[in-house]
Amino acid sequence: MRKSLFALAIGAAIAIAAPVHAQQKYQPEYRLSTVLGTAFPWGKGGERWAELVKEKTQGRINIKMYPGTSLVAGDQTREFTAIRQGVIDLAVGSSINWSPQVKELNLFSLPFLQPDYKSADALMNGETGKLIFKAIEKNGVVPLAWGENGFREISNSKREIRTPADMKGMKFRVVGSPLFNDTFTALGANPTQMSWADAQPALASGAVDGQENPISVFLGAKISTVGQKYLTQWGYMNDPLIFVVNRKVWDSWSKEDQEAVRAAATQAGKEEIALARKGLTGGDNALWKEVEAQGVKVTRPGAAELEEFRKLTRPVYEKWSKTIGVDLVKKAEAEIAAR
Ligand code: X2X
Repeated sequence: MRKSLFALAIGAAIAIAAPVHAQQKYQPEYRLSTVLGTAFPWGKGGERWAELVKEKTQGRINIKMYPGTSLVAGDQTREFTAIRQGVIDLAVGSSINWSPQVKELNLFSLPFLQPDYKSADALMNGETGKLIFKAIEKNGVVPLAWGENGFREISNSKREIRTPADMKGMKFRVVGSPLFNDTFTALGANPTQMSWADAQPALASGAVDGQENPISVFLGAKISTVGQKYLTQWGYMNDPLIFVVNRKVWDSWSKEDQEAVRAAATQAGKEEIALARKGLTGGDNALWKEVEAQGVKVTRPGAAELEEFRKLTRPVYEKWSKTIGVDLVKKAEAEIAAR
């Protein structure tokens, strides 16, 4: 009797302990996807996250980074689906690339919504950011922290762009969210969607005349060497990055490790944002100087000229506000106004 009670007790103890034990069966390696590698703030942010996770979990969670969105053969607009499905375990991804699956993420691409870095901060750190994280969670992925790709400026090989008229008929590579097709069409240009991997050869061969990307990307990818000699600082949108984890992977980690991964993402995100803004903010314009030193003509449209861009893209803003959710757009506008 005593013996069987003892056996029962042991059995119960095992039954209770078992799920906990199973929960902590970790993979030897977790795959982290990014578009850009360590020559860019984006890739450095991913690398830093992996490093901090290893440190904070005493090596229990071991992350390997796969830049170039190589886990989805470079097709960055399929990255979010791959995270959801578990082909990718973790990612530091752009709002643009995930917006085909999470419609709320189109918010950041609304032309001229974010006039400055303070606006970007207001969105990421405010109620808007929380609502965006909820939308990502609703889509089955766990969001942890914000990073930044940056304000996307427009370059081309043909001529200086000061007003929309200068863009007329020009062929631009745009990222794979249909909002960009609408924006560039509204400005009288000819947009073509293609992945980042295809963009560089297309610029080099002259298949397209121009592209838009943050200055850190323009420099890191040496875009001036493929004939992009004109750059316009129009700041039409700021592209945030988001640190995320696949839901099942997240649930397989202990509470303690989940918190370690979250803290690592928060820290890596902060550091990445500082890096993405280095040489562009706070009276430091080193990156702009570097661009000019490469023989690139930098154009800064005045207020009236910027207003022309804004006016022509306003119908795109209105149309996409409905897709994003009018309430969310209103919330974002209010948080920017109160910054
Ligand atoms: O493809 C781009 O332009 C890039 C690298 O900026 C993104 O992934 C959004």
